[in-house]
Formats: sequence, structure tokens, C-alpha cells
Amino acid sequence: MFRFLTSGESHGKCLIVILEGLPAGLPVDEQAVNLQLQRRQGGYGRGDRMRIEKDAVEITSGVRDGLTMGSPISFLIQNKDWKQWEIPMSSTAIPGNASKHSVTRPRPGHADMAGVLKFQLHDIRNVLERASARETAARVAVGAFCRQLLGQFAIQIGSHVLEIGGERVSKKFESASGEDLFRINPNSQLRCLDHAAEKRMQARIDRATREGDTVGGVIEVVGTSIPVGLGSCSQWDRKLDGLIAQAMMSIHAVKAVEIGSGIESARKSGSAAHDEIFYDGGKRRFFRKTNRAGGLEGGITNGSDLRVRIFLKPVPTLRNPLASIDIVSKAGAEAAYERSDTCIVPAAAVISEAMLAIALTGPFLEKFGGDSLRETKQNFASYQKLLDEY
Ligand code: EPS
Repeated sequence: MFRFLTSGESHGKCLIVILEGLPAGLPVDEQAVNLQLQRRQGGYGRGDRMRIEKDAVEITSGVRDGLTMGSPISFLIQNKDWKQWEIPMSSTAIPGNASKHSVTRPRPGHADMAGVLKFQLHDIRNVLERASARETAARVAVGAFCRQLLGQFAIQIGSHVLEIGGERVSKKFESASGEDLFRINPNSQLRCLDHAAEKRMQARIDRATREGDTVGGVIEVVGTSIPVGLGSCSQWDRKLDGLIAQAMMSIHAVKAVEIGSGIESARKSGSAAHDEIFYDGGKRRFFRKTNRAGGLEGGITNGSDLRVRIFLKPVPTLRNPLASIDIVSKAGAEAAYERSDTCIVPAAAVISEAMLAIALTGPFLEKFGGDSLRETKQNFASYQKLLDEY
């Protein structure tokens, strides 16, 4: 069973992950994991925190001589900002310390208000520390391990930004191929294929920064060389479209998920919404000319590319704050502001790639199994043979 847990506060000492279920003998490229972390830190519109951090994994178990051992993998990612927060975040009780650093003015749109009521806390810091998107660094690292497994079977994942603050790419860039996405420079600041739109997005982010405001946007994430048959139609909680939607919705600021042309299809008739089926006798393969389903039918991959879009609200921490209430005095007050990012859409693109890799890994290992990579590869090859003989 593939599973993982993350722990760590935004201004705590570090983020920690325990990950298990990857087969033994998988080559682990630590630099490739760190490259994904670097990509997540970038993006036009990021704030000052990313200038402090240099995210990198310190693997503490489960990998030896560059290969997974089959035992739980654990690693940590240091928070360099911890130095400034060592006292405020101290686990030891220091009289007056917590109240000196307490936050009492919830930000509309963040977990602050609902969190203090739920956990019966009177210091929003105890909610915001874990609710912060800092946690996604841990998930991007997990996703990087998953990508190394999936990459053994030629599965690749890429993403691009479709829209920021209402500025959208032109129609022809909307149906970009996986190959187009893999060519985007890993250090690209907006991860956008349409350079004219990119300029408009940049100007939109600059305007929001000047105004002390923030902007959201839309991202597309694409998976290629996906084998037919991952996920299942047999039970609600095994449907892969459901698992992918949950994985995407768990990313901070994501408020909607679309698979394939889901939104457009809702407005069309059935005859214009599906992907007709053809057969190539030479290649002995079924194929489609369109991919409106986004690679998923009945909760099962159909062999087409996976295409998922996510819609992000603007970051709720505003330099020009919204109206709120002081939770202690109950008097009207402006929402708290320490620092923020104007736009995290390009960073969320990297996170969405990781989450797609994570969502695929469980169903992939369920289908092909094996305790060693060699066994998984044999199972994969024998299934390919069954498809060839069908
Ligand atoms: C983030 C770390 C956070 C924010 C951001 C993402 O750092 P800090 O709270 O110290 O500024 O920059 O978090 C949010 C946008 C949020 O709403 O929590 C990161 O590592 O990505």
C-alpha cells in the first residue's frame, strides 16, 4: 500500500515526511527531487519568504546506494526561516511568549476563522502555521519520488498556466501537447506557452502588487503515456477521476477542478461531448481522434493523455487587508498581514504536477504491484502483452 504523511509548521524547524509502499530497487535521483523543490519556490509574484528558503531534502531512511530499499523512506526539508522563529515557535512553555506573538485578526479566505472555532484556540497562529501552503514543499518532494517510479514506465507529467487575474492565453495554446509542456524551461517564471499573454499576466501581477492585492488563475496539468486501466469503475472510492479531483482540491487555494472538457461538455449535446472509438488494424490498437474525456472514462484511464485543469482563488493574505473582527475583543479590525505572495499560480502548477503523480502512484501500484521494481516491470510487461493479444 502506497501512503505518506507530512508534518511541520510554516515557521517550525522543518517539514517531515514518511513515505512507504514504493518498490525496492527504484533508482532515486536526489538532485531531481531538489529540482522540483526549486521549481516550486519560483514563479513571478512570489513574496519574500522564498528569498529566505533554499528547499532541499535530507533523506534519513529507506534509500541506500541510490536505490530504494523497500523500507519506509523518510526525509526532512529545513525551514531556514526557523532561525527568526525559534523563540515564538518554541515547543517549551516560556511565560508570555505565545501571547506576545499571537494573531487575533482572521484573514477572510484563509483557515484562520474556521480553524480557531474548530480547535477552540484563541491564537490564530496555531491554525495558520499548519494551514500555510509551506506544507506543499513536502508534497512536491513526495511527488518527485512518484515521478521517478512512473518515469520507469515512460509516464511523464507537465503543466502550464492558462490564466492569471483574468488574463488568458489565446485559444491555440489551450490544447498544448505534453511535448510542448515538457519543453517549458524549468526556471520559467510564469510557465505559460503564450508569450503575449505572459506579458499581460506579468503586468496584472505588478498591478496587484502595487495595490496591495493578490490574483488567482487557472492551470492545466497533463500526464502522458498513461496505460489504459488505472483506477476502477467498480467502487466509488476507486474511481481515478475522483481521486485526482481530491488530490487537486487539497492544494491550497484550489476551488474547482475540471477533467478534460468537463465544463464545456456540460453545455453540449451527447453527440458532441464524447470521444468516438476507432481501431487501427496495423497497430492492433483502439484509438480516439479527440480527448474530451481528459483520459478518463468511468473512473478508468482510457490510454489518452490525462488532462486536468485547476482553478485557484487569489491568496487571502492582503497587504491592503479586508475587513475582519478581532477574535478576542470582538471589535471590527483589519485582517492580519505579515507578508504574502501576490500570485502563487506558477508555483501551484508545480504542486499540481506532484499531486497528479501522487494520485496515479497508488492505482498504478495496485494494478502492477510488486515488492521490487523488477517485479513491477514484469507485471507491467505481461499486461502490455495481454493488450497486444486482445
Ligand atoms: C509558502 C510559505 C508562506 C507563504 C505562502 C507559501 O510563507 P510565510 O507565511 O512565511 O510568508 O509565502 O503561504 C501562503 C500563501 C498562505 O496563504 O499560507 C510556501 O512555502 O509556498
